[in-house]
Amino acid sequence: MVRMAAFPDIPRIPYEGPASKNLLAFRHYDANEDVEGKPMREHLRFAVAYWHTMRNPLADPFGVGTARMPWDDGGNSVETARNRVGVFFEFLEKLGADFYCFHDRDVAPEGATLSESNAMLDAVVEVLAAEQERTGKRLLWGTACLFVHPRYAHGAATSPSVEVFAYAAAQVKKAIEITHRLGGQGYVFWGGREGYSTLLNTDMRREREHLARLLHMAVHWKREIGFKGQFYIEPKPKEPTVHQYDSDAAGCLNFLREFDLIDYFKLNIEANHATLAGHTFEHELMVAADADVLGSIDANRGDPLLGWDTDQFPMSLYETTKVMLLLLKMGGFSTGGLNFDAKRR
Ligand code: XLS
Ligand code: NI
Ligand code: NI
Repeated sequence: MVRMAAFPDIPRIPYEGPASKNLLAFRHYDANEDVEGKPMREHLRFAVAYWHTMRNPLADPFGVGTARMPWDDGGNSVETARNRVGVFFEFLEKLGADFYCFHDRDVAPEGATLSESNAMLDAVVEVLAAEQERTGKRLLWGTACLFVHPRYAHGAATSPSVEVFAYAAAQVKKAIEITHRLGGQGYVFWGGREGYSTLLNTDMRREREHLARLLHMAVHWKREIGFKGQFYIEPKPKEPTVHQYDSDAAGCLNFLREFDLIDYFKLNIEANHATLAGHTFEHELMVAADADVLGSIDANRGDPLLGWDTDQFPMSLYETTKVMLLLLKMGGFSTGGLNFDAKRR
């Protein structure tokens, strides 16, 4: 099948050096330039987030989406989902990013039943695998979306409903399997709705035990199918819940140690989540690095004047320099990378 280019007028973005005036050229990122014995691309391991890049309509809390995506009919068919994959890989190729990340429900629609959803997912994973093969692009990590569907309104692993727990576990099982099939370097658990709004209706100890139980089941399944990728937890303090159980790096470390999970998980630290937790990005990275669990990074930033996860692209040279110094000191990424969990503007 020959697909029409979605961005026919955009060439591969070249490196042109600091003096270039070309807006669609890299001035500092020269992928193959050697830095301290390693090409830049291997230090940075840039990944593009499927959700923000392909699926985010760019709405805000007061208005509807403004994104224009002429290649996307906005529908929920498998065919549309498969077509998006081609556009995404064209984007990766033109941008020169080596990795990507996705949630199961970003790439494929959700059906009426779990088996229907799984079948649709398989149909899209087939195209993802073919495009990876064609382009040499790799999956940095996969994850399951356990927060959009109304069944997860009160949490997934920490939902008071056992059916919801079971559904979440089954969804995670499948998401680990497809990540494995696509040669994913890792798999992320972001708590989504694993937290609470008021203790009046919440048994916190029990909910944390349930969360640990789901993670132990995931570790078991990983071993069972021979998935060698790294598991990560992505801390975030709030939003959508008031109190999130995996609120910051220190909170996650305590949780992992308390429930004997510390040997199986590292952390995926996100800049905007660090600042929401009242920490600096570097603080969160340092806490993780000191405990030998700094695995991967969601590279974005918040707005200092807004109190929510605005997921903007990192722009501060000072902050990003400090991050890279810390990474160099740590010996660089192994399975992780810099995933732009950032909205396009
Ligand atoms: C949301 C999180 C999410 C994770 C993946 O705030 O950053 O995008 O990275 O589920
Ligand atoms: Ni993130
Ligand atoms: Ni986030």
